[in-house]
Amino acid sequence: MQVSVFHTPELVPEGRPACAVAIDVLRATSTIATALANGAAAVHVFADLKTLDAAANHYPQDQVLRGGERDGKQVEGFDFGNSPFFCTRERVADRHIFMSTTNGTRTLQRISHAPVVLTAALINVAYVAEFIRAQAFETVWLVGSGWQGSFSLEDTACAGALVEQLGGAANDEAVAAAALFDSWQDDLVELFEKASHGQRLLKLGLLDDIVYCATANSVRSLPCQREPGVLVQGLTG
Ligand code: 3SL
Repeated sequence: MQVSVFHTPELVPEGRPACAVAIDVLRATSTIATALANGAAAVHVFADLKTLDAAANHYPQDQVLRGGERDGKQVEGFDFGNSPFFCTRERVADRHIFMSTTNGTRTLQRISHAPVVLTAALINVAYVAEFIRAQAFETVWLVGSGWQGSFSLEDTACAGALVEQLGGAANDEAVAAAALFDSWQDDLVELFEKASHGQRLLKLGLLDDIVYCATANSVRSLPCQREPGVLVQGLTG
């Protein structure tokens, strides 16, 4: 297995891996994993808000939840921003979640052409690794979302956790990501607090979100793309 890491969607090369994984630990892929673990029917992701609204309007409105943030703040008129704490079973079970976030949804768009697309966060990283290992994909791309085109510590740490579990580091970024995870795996909250997006969330009073997103393997979830932009739970039972 050849595992490559790309820090942002902009750095993803042309071509098609057997499996591509979108990572946006703070907070889009943590929220997606939580929503699907708590029984959401699907998470539909959109880069822009107008397209999101048009698609959401086709569904019976009692089945729909709209989630979205810009610069970490909830989009006006939406049911929630992008906090995983919103996604309790009571709120999300059997609902379709329409979601748009600053960076995470752009990453998903960039890799949506791959035959298998997953999302990963630290909270579900072991489930994602287990699936990838079982499928023995020849090429795997792990794509961080970063922040508006730049590298992020938290996405790289999660990519590193996957590289550690999968082996097969195929570029320098993969080796560096594994080293970052190795150094910080026991202090992930501290690492996330140092991260620029962690700092942004701290200013918004969202320390609890950071702690939740830094808790490895706490959520049983394997978000898989069913069709471009639509994620469903890949685990049964
Ligand atoms: O950038 C993103 O996609 C978001 O996850 C950012 S936030 O944590 O919701 O602010």
